[in-house]
Amino acid sequence: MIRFLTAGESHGPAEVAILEGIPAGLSLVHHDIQKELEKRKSGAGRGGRGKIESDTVKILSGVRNGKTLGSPIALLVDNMDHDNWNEKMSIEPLTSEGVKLKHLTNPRPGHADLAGVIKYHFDDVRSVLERASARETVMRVAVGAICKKLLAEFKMLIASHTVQIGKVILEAEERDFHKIVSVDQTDPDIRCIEMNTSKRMKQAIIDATMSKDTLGGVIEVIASRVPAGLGSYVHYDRKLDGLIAGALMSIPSVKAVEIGTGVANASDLGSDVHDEIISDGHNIRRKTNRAGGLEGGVTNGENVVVRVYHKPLSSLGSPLNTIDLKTKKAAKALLERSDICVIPRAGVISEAMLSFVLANSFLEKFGGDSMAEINGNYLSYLGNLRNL
Ligand code: EPS
Repeated sequence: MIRFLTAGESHGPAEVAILEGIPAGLSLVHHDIQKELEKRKSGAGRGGRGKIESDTVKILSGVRNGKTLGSPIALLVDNMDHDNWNEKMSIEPLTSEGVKLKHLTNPRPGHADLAGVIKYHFDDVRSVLERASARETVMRVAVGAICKKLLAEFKMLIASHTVQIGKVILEAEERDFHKIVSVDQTDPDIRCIEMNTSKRMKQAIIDATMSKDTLGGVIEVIASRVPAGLGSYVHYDRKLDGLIAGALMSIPSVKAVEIGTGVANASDLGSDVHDEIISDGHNIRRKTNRAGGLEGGVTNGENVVVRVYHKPLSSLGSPLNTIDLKTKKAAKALLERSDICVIPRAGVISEAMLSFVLANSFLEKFGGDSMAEINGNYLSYLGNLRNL
């Protein structure tokens, strides 16, 4: 229903995206996108690049007088750092005398470096790492912001928070959704809802920085007021849990995705896991939400709850052992500027990807060319639900 492509190298002139399939008539202003980009930009554990970039988005098409037109929405974010990388990122071949680019030939364990040079037959790891860089997520967040705006028109809210950095884990079992929604105001640096845990998380990042190392962690992303009936159980490629897991797994450094309490459920008895069905006479609800709002690949009306597990970044200040691809001899991995920990910013990227998948399945079910048409379809569905 909707689709997007991004393009751009980390130190190239710009990052761009085209988002297609957003209906006409959605209210959209620059700030709707920019405010999400601001959240992605900041947070503890950020490397030097954060100070260089403004991450200011330009909307190039698809919007007029504050409303979408139904035509493709093109977005652009300039890479301010490009000015410092003109030569290394030159599009024209460098032929002038004396200019010889130093090739990077010592791939980092854990990064796309080695797999990339093998696959594309490169002799310079930079040709891989420029596109494999998490800089690309700037466009995912921009695209996701538009999807989030669409979902918000139908009362759906997407929020995220940090539940683990390294070995420091948020223990609170009961999640107060209001605290999660306001975490960007209460704790913008770490995005944890519990202040003591947040302090310990921050210290863990400081410790990793001092020892020239990196840290992974876990974020939780929640979508509330999602109607029952998105996705389908009829085919593997229409199951919404699979689509959500795929989209979140595609975020750089993500190595596992968990829906609801999926990991713990594997070792518990069925009678302890499944969410019993209750009714107050009007609404069908669940006593618990261990399924994370998804049963059979379909939303069941409870919050969609997903945890996203990130490995520590693979650009280490104190590099690991590798080989030099030219000599095949042992070497230290290349040193590339990077972040220490992406977790405080990673939630915003997961929110964007979850918003995209939910907006897509929402439009698949209720879709039309205009917001008015979709609204009519949605209201009629909700009316029928009340008659269940
Ligand atoms: C990032 C920009 C990158 C990295 C980081 C994310 O810029 P640079 O490589 O110039 O420092 O800071 O990328 C990675 C973590 C990665 O693994 O590639 C950004 O804008 O988010």
